[in-house]
Amino acid sequence: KWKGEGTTPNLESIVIGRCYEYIRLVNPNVGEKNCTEIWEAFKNAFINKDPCNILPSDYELFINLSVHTIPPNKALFWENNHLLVTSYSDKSRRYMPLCDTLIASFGDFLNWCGQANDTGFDYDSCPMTEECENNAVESFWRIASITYAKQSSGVIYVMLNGSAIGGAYPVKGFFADYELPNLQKDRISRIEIWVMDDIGGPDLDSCGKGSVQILEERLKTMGYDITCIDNYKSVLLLKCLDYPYHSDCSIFSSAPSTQRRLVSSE
Ligand code: ENP
Repeated sequence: KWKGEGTTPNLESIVIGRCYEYIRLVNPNVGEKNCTEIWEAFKNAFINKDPCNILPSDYELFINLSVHTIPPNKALFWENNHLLVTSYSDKSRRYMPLCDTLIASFGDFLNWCGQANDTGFDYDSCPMTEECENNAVESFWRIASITYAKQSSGVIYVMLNGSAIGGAYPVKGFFADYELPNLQKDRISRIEIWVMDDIGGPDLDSCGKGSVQILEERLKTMGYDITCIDNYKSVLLLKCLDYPYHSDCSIFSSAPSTQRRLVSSE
């Protein structure tokens, strides 16, 4: 019926398991939470309702039950870099992007929707945003993004993809529409943007150019102190794990003199 994938099988077990893993192992600092109660609030946002009439506010109780603080200097916003961000943040050990919060443990990599006059999930198909924007998944990420942005403080990091077709900074997207407008300026010291190109990929956007320039100007107009770094070395190192001999990764190989010394001392 709908164009999108249906609800992820075993959704309830996955998210309740993720929730307890999060509060007990990943981030016990969030304190005591009732994962079953959070699941009920999550489900009640969209179950037994028209799947095209789910609003961000329908998740309010869910958000109130699952929200926790984001440590200062740990917020990491991004566009078009989901898997890279997931590896780099390392389950909130290095940074805490939205996908490493308890709220997002109910949605990351998952799909879900219900149907009107039916208390079950629709496992066959779910509406995509192009079919109706007030769908269960879209509204979930909208309120999750707003909540996350409001809580972020200190140095704010933004990881963009300089090889993304359509620009590193989509001028319409979660970051532009729901996160940027909800940052709390008085709690933010500066914003650091990283523009990461694909290894061997096209360098379509960079600091000071194209859509990144649009973002930089928007942030300046908003009064933020900003830094922009092309191919930030720490993240590049992670990308280079899969391409150790690629010329884009040669900045990490030993200097020729060192290599010669190793060979001659054998
Ligand atoms: P995409 O299109 O690159 O990747 C979407 C994938 O990332 C989906 O599998 C989605 O899970 C998951 N995801 C994790 N966090 C978010 C999220 N936060 N979000 C939407 N999807 C998310 O990402 P987008 O759509 O551009 O979103 C990036 C935004 O996430 C940025 O604003 C970043 O700062 C923010 P699922 O369950 O839908 O499959 C907000 C919206 O954190």
